[in-house]
Amino acid sequence: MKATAVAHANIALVKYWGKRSEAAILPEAASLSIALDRLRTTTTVELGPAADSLELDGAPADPARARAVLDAAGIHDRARIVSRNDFPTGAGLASSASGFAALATAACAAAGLRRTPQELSALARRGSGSASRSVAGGWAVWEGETARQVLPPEHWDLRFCVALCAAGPKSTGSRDAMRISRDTSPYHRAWIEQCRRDLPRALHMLSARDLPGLGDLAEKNALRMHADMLASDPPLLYWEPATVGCLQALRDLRRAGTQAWVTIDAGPHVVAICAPPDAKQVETLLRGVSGVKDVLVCAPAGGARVLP
Ligand code: 2P0
Repeated sequence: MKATAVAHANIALVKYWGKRSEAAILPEAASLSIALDRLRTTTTVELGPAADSLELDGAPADPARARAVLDAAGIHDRARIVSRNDFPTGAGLASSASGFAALATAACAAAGLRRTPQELSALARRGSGSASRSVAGGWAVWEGETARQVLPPEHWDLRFCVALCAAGPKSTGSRDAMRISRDTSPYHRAWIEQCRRDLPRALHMLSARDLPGLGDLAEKNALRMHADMLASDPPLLYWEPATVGCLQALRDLRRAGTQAWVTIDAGPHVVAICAPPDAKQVETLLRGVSGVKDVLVCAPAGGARVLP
C-alpha cells in the first residue's frame, strides 16, 4: 500500500494554452514537449491513513487536486502523499507537471493497479494538463485525453538552459490565466490555429534534428503565446526585466553566430535551447544578465517510473 515514483518537468516547444473542456482538462490544440533531467520530483504515496494529507518539500499543502487524481484512478482509500522537488521550489518552475505525473504513477503502484503509460498520462492530466506529458517523458505529444512519447530522449541530445529570472511564485496561476485568455483575448483563436499549424512542422523538424528550424519555431510559438496573454483582459504580463534581458542577450548571441533559441512558459523564466557544445557559452551569457538568479542546464529525460 506504499510506493514511490519519480517524474521530470517538461518544457513545451509547441505550447498548451487554452482548454476545450475545463472540467475534463482537455486542450484546444495538441502540444509538444521535452522532459528535463534536472527538474525532477519524487513522490511517495501511502494508502490507508484516516485522512488525506500532502507534504510538499517539507511543508503541508492542500491535497484537493491530488484527491481528484486518486478518485479518477478509482482509489478511494485516504492517502498520505510526500513529494520532494530536486529543483528550487516556489520559484515558479513547472513543478505541477512533474508532481502530478509522479503522483499518478506512485498512487497506482501503491494500490496495486496495473496501468499503461497512456492510462497514467490521462490520470495525471486530471491534476494538471501538462503532467500528461511528464508521464510520457522524452519528446512527448499531448493530444486529447493522453500524451505519448513520440521519440525517446536519446533521439536528440540538446541542452535546455533554464535562467531563473525571479524568486517568488508567479502572479496568476496557469489555470485561471488560460481561462482569461480564452474568454477575453482577441488573438486567442489565431493563437490556437497557429499551434495547429506549428505541431506537424515541429514534428518534422524534430525527426530531422533540424535545430535552426525547431528553435525558430519554438521561439515564435512561445512569443505568440505571450502575445495572447498580453492581449487578455486583465493583461497577463509574466515577464521581468531579466526576462527581456535574456531575450536580447540571446538574440545578440545568435547574430554573432551561435545557435540558441528561447522559450518561455507562463512565468518569467527563460529557457535557451542549444546544442551541447554551445551550452557553456549560453549558460555564462545568461548568468551575466542583470537579475538572473541562477541557470540550470538540463538534458532530455525519460518518463515517470516507479522506484524499486
Ligand atoms: C505548456 N503551460 O504547454 C504551457 C505553456 C504554461 C505555458 O501547461 O490548468 O499547469 O493544470 O492544465 O498544465 C501550464 O499549465 O495547467 C502549462 P492546467 P498547467 O507547458
